[in-house]
Amino acid sequence: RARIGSEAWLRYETVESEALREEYRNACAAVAIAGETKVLRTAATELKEAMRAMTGYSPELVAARDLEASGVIIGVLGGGDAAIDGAIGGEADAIGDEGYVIRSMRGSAGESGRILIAGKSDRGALYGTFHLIRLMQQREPLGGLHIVETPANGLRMINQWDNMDGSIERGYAGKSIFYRDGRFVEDLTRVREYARLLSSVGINAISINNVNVHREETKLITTAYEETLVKVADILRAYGIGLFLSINFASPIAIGGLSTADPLDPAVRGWWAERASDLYRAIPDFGGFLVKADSEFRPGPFTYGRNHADGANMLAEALAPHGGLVIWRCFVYNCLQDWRDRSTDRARAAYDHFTPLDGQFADNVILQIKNGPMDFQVREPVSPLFGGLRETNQVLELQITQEYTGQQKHVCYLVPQWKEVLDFDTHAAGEGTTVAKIANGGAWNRPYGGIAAVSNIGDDACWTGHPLAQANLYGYGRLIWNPSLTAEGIASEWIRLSHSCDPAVEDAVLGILMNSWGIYESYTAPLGVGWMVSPNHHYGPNVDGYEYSKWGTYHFADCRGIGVDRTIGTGTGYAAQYHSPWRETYDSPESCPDELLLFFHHVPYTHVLRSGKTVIQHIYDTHFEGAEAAAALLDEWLSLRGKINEEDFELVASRLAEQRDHAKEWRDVINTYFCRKSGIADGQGRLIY
Ligand code: GCW
Repeated sequence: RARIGSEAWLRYETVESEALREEYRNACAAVAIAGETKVLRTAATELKEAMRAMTGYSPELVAARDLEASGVIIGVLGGGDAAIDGAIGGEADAIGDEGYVIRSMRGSAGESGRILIAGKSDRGALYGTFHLIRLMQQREPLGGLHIVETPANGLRMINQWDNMDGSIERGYAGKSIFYRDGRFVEDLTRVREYARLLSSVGINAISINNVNVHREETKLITTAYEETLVKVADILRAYGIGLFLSINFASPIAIGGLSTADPLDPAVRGWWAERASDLYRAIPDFGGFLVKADSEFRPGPFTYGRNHADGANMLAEALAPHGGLVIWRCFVYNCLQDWRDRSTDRARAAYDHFTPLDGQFADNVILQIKNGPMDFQVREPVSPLFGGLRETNQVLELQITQEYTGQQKHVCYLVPQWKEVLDFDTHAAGEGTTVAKIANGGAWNRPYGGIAAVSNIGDDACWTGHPLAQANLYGYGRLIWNPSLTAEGIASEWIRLSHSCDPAVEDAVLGILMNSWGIYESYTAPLGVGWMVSPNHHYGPNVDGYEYSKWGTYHFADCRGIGVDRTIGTGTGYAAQYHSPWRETYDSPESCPDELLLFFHHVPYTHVLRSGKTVIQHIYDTHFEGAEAAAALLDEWLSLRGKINEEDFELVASRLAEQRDHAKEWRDVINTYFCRKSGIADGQGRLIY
């Protein structure tokens, strides 16, 4: 293929060792499916393809009952296949709906062995098949396998912020693979390739248009787009992925000829019910709607004096007869704030808006909550809305696209950040009430839960602009399947699949990935300060870019100090939105973790951190060290010449060179700014301008 890296982690290099090739050929001599569904077919075809590419041998596809010699049987538990139910039936209770079991069954004397891949559903079987392929990509032996896997999260979703003109909001990897010039692309090949990538890491849902729903996109829910949507849904369905659309809350006015979008108006309700019926007639397993309402100038129920439960429940009522879901975003805040007003705190907004509505949402409504209270900054505390709601379905929203984390010019492996979020113990129902448990519904036994994230891909040859940014998409899928995986483990796996099983490559790339978030944080965002970026495009450095704006995003640096007072006593009271002990921990500058100090407190530059350094010296040190560390990333990468495919090597090298230069810019702008503001010199006398 001409496109570099388009296979990403589904890269099937020929197995080097003849003996291992032989083992794989024997184990997968034929591929049989037990049962007949599209998804099972996909699984078989994927395995066949992988085998052909890795071993040069293309196994025959047969029906399970016709499998005579050795081979792989892919099927569904309880689907009536004797081999599967006989060997694995007893484990049915151990796995959830989309889980799977893989077992190598040794043949009795003279008989060949079998590998059974049994899902609880056909999706599970597909995930199991990709698991087996992963093992072969990593040159693992296939004897004695007994793998039992179940996804921790029900909804494992991707949000595209793609517009129909082909642009992608906050996209850093080219144009949309779905749309061009106001319509769907003719050739959906890339969509299919994307579906493969997503399903190989267990993603089971996708919304394919931006949550900011513009004019043409508003019509996606009408019959005008039915034909193409059906095609897209078919492609996705074959990979076990459900289709969702972002909707415009004002659709009844924009395209329905009504004079209102009031959620309590019967005509409005009727209109939405009709749209839902149309959609489900065409796509019976349509997932539902994703909604950004009353947020950043998008229309919503507030216009009619209604609340968000009224708005969400109206859509829920339209979708419920068809089994559809409403995913309603909680990114609701005042984006027309007066910067002079020190009492309004954007960080409080989601909690203040949504906790009073807990228990009022319909069963098929899920609230989608960003990981932090602000907006995907390099460092934020965890949103206190996790732990603030008990009787409401919730999903966690993460951002894979690197809007505030280097825009895929800088390397920033985000899995460690996400893991911190998932592991955060809210203490909402006592110790152990982690975000992971709240998001998947386990903490309060909710019927729905999961995780969604904004994608980082475009039509760029390597999907993600920066080849190393592929690790974030891969890592997202793997982590939300199983949040107890480690960030290192996921990164290693990704390196082996995408680049090389050479330990030298793994070591070096792992080092780069694992240090990257910390490095990016150190030269950009000290101590929990965010937003030192230029308005609109959000690339920095621009220390005062948002300081006198209406967006509610300030650092309040003056000649004496810096930070936002969000304490209970003298500040905005945001700290009180947390359960104990976090409320107390965050509320006091003595106990507040250094990395969040300026998020919660306004302190003098001479304030001494828990680390023993002053705030100003911390700023200087981290910026000098961060820029140096960024430069070192390039050197590390250059040591891999010849060990990584040439195109990826060159592309990453050029991005890392850009990062090195840009990190210097960050260092000098931030250090100079705070040196001038504070009038305090660097303790080490380094060059500040
Ligand atoms: O941070 C903001 C982004 C917007 C985005 C919004 C959101 C889709 O800058 O581009 O709009 O978040 O999450 O709705």
